[in-house]
Amino acid sequence: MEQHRSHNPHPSHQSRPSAYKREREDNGRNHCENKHSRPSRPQNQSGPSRGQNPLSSRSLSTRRELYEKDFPVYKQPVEVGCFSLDSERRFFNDGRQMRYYVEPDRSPNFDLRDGYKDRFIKRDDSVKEKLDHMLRWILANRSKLSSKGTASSCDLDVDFVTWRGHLTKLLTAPYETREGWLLAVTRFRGTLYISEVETEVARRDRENRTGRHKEMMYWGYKFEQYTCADSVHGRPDPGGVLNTNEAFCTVVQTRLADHRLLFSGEVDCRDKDPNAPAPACYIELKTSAEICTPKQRSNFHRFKLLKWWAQSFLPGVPRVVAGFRDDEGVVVAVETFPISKISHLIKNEHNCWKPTVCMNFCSDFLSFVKHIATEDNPSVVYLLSWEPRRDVTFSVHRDSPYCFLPHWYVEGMTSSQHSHQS
Ligand code: 0WD
Ligand code: CA
Repeated sequence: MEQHRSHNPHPSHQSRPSAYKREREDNGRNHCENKHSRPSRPQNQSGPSRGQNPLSSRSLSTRRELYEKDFPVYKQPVEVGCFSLDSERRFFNDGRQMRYYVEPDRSPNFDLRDGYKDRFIKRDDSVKEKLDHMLRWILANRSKLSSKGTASSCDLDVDFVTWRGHLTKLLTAPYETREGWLLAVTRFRGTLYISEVETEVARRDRENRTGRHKEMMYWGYKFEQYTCADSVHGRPDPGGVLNTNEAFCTVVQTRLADHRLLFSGEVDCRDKDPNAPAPACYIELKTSAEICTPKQRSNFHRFKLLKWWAQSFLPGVPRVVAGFRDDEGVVVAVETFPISKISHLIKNEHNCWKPTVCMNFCSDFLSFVKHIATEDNPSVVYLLSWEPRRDVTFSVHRDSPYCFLPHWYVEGMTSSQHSHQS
């Protein structure tokens, strides 16, 4: 089944400018070693003529108008596996960290501050795990993915491997005005791996968080503890220790336009109904400031619902349960947002975000990556860089600190062990 097929909000658009920007006299070589690509000339307003070679693209625009096209094909995501990270961040190739949703009262008065001082073990977010957990899952489940005898341009039968969170950043880029990103890309055995690199600004923000900010980051996890049980018939244990090293991640496969995707995302909990198949049984939990004024409601629709929609739409998680809290961290209301209804909710908002723009930008970004990241080599990184109000540009790095595919993965994928087993 395919979602949002041919949903076209602007059917009159016959031809539109391409998002690709081209350089005069570029003969198709777009590699530059360890330096940023030159900025492109201003874009031709009327758009390039048909038939121009997109291989000469050096940068990619994030301007919204360019992506108001038909909704691209996005196949219903299929869960192909899952994994867990325990209280010490150890990887397990199973669902042991899965939790079960226990519906709270509509206004439960949960105290999200409880336990922050004395029952909180925080994951060390200065440790950069890159794609490692996903790669571990891929090695352990290679037989589920590889083409067995069928002709394929790559070993894994997927074009892209990444975290869901990185794709969320791509979906929201045309509307993002504050935070840029850096995405490292490596082509290895035909598959493109995408792993985020922390920007200098993000690192400074992380190192300079205020006490209040740190406490508020805890509130989201505390809401999970009030609403999740460890077993189907269990009850939440808000008196227990909260450890943010623990995680349950789903691994899904899908296709966006002609891009075959394999990505993983952390899932908060699932419905108790034993019949509901993943990912339709999953629930995303959020907290948000309570909405008291029309301005706050408008901001919630324009900014927060965009992030919530993008994050859950990608893996096919059908609903978000939101806890609205006051300034003291007390949950005053709980509301469920079905992902399929979010685009209707925002319809009355003037100049609001559009799902089709998000998906088309992501699709064009992935096409752009396929065009530029041509060398199949685990020690080559194409670094894609974006700042709000700018185009996406890239630079190429060989044997640099940006390399992110670990030796154990490269060796594991190169060894013939797998083909002997299957
Ligand atoms: O840069 C990243 N996002 C990285 C994520 C780099 C390296 C690893 N990870 C992995 C971790 O293994 C984690 O388990 O992130 C996983 C979650 O990945 P995701 O689902 O792709 O990330 P995202 O959709 O951004 O976040 C989902 C949840 C968050 O929940 P909220 O409700 O706040 O969106 O995962 C948590 C957070 O609870 N989370 C993270 N956990 C570990 N490391 C991270 C992170 N860097 N970012 C968000
Ligand atoms: Ca969450």
